[in-house]
Amino acid sequence: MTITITAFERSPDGGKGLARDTRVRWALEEVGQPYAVRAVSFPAMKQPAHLALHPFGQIPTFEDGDLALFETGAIVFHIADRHPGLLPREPNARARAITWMFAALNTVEPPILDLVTVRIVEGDKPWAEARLPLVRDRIRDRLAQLSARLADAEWLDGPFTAGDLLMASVLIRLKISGILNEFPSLAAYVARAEARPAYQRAFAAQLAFFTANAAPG
Ligand code: GTB
Repeated sequence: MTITITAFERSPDGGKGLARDTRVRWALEEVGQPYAVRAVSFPAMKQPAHLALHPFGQIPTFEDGDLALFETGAIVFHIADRHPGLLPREPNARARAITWMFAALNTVEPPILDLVTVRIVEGDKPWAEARLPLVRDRIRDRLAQLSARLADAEWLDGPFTAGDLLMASVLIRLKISGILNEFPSLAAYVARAEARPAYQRAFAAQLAFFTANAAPG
């Protein structure tokens, strides 16, 4: 049975790997699981067939036989739980790695998503410019704390885990803002993550997928 995930038919980022199917592709590449990708258009995401898979009408989804999942964190956890390579076997180390998965999605990502919201979704509002410095400072606070914890370690807690995969994925979104470079150890952490062969394969695959779908005709 082939794993099938969904991705934007045409990603708004132009194939820069920022849409969340890249996280799922990366996890699958880390554990060596082949997968197929089904393209979904924006209108199709809101139609009953896709809503049956994803109640919020989004990508990515994950299907494996009669199992269908949504939510990137849950999908990455499922992949890491079922296949060796992304979660330590030792129970306490495994619990700490899972904690970092939650920290990435629940504590570090929200202020980063606020930045996307204020710049893109709310960019035309009269208060957007005034709100921006507050949002950027909230991100800086989180990055300072994360950077203090990472210190000069290679990964967050021992070997590379699904916690690092999600944390790096969340931080990658910040690269264009310039804020990541204010924290050289975190910028280096992201660069190490991006240099992993599995990330490179995932990035190349999403770019090829975007390019194929963007081709005229
Ligand atoms: N909590 C869910 C998860 O983690 O899976 C959030 C899923 C989600 O936000 N999906 C987005 C989506 O389907 C795509 S990834 N949006 C369409 C909709 O809601 O109608 C978010 C995203 C989109 C585009 C870019 N980009 O172009 O840079 C980056 C990230």
